[in-house]
Amino acid sequence: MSKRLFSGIQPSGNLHLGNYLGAIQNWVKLQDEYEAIFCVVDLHAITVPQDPVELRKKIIEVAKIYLAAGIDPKKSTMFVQSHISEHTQLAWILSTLTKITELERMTQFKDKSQKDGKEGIGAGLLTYPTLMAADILLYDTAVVPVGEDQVQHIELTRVLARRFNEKFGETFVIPESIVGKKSARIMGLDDPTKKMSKSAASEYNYIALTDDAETVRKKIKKAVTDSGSEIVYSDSKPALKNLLNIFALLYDKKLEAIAEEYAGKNYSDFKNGLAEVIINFLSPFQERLKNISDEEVLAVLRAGAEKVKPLAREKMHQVFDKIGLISY
Ligand code: ATP
Ligand code: LTN
Repeated sequence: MSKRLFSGIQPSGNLHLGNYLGAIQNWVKLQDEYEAIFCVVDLHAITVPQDPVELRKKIIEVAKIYLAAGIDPKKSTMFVQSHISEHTQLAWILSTLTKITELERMTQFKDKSQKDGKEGIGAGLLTYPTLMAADILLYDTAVVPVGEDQVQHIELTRVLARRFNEKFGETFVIPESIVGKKSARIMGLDDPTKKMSKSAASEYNYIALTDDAETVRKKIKKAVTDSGSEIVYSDSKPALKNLLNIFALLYDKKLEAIAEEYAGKNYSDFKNGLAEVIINFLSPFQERLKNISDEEVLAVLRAGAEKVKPLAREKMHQVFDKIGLISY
């Protein structure tokens, strides 16, 4: 039997090219190699305030995005995190083994708590990584494909799994992260020193997967560039490097080939080319997205939940036994 893979995305904000290239594009490739489970992690989304009407729409939209991007429900399993109550049950148990200092050290928590101050954020933002660890450990996951920003959470998951195993006996598989080389960290179009982010202040930070052609052209035109005019891939030109990475990942071409194509041309030629590459990817993707009905996606999610429920139950029986609770 092939090894298990697990990953997920929060149904919050607008999914963007960073989510696609950093996560979903790799998932589509990896689903042939692993027994893959893809989750819509709605309980993670509510660690920051969400509008109920919007949240419900987003949960369905994210699942549709998985399908439109090429996740095949015949090969992979898709479900909604909140439908399997064992996630929160295990998260609670893991939180009793987690030190507050370990949670406070997480970069994502530090960033968010610095922005809003500790008085302005909920306890869920602090304990968020124990829920993520539960997602992963419930299913004997071997690999977790994510963008680089999530590696620290997976490191903590490994620490918690080892800690549990040492204290109570072998129970959890120790998972590993898989991070794409060029896709690890897609940077913001308006600031190449920060990652492209759903929660960015300006919509010029990202290309949303639902942006239309005109919006893509406008955003790429406005994207910051470096000094000079030559199209070269270099650390000294972080903005151009990011745009070239996006180009190469979507076009499935080597960076050298793209640089060669644009030798002697200027930034504006390159940006026009990049906008067209993005549009050529997005339009068929959006066409597929539009044609997936709510009923279809809900059926896939229901079947997925039914498939993973027994796995989660079985793991919780083991955990209850090990820690001295009474299984029911
Ligand atoms: P936010 O940007 O609001 O912090 P997020 O997009 O990081 O949210 P998720 O939706 O949970 O949060 O991310 C889903 C997946 O997309 C994760 O695997 C994450 O690592 C990846 N990802 C997100 N942004 C990028 C990026 N800019 N480059 C590469 N991967 C990314
Ligand atoms: N925290 C992740 C989303 C996430 C996840 C997971 C990713 C929640 N649970 C389990 C992989 C495996 C993020 O990208 N913000």
